[in-house]
Amino acid sequence: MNTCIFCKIIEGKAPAKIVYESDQVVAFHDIHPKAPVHILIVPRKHIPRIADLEPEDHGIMGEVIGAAKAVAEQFGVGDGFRLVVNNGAIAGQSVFHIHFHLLAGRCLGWPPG
Ligand code: DGP
Repeated sequence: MNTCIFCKIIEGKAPAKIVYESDQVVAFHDIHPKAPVHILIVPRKHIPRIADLEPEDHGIMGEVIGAAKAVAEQFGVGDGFRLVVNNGAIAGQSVFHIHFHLLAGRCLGWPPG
């Protein structure tokens, strides 16, 4: 049985504030926002980590980046946003279904913590 929370959101079996959907990508508000705009952009395909990508998945990841651009424009932050991917627990990953955090709407320090 698939217990992945992001798969459940993608399948409409768990609630989320969805802001974008395409054949291969879904985007929704993060439940614990770290910025005024904090959207998660996820491939529909369950791939746990960037480290698990196969060459056949590279096109999907291009779709994810394209969706990030569309979401940024949708929220009026196309000129200033950050995309973050945590890969592995040591890097802060807590949901093991690849997702890009799109953060915007405040000054974003560098380097990130
Ligand atoms: P990460 O730590 O990089 O794996 O980010 C996981 C993010 O997912 C974290 O910012 C909180 C968010 N999150 C976890 N569970 C849910 C959920 O059920 N719904 C939504 N919308 N976001 C979730």
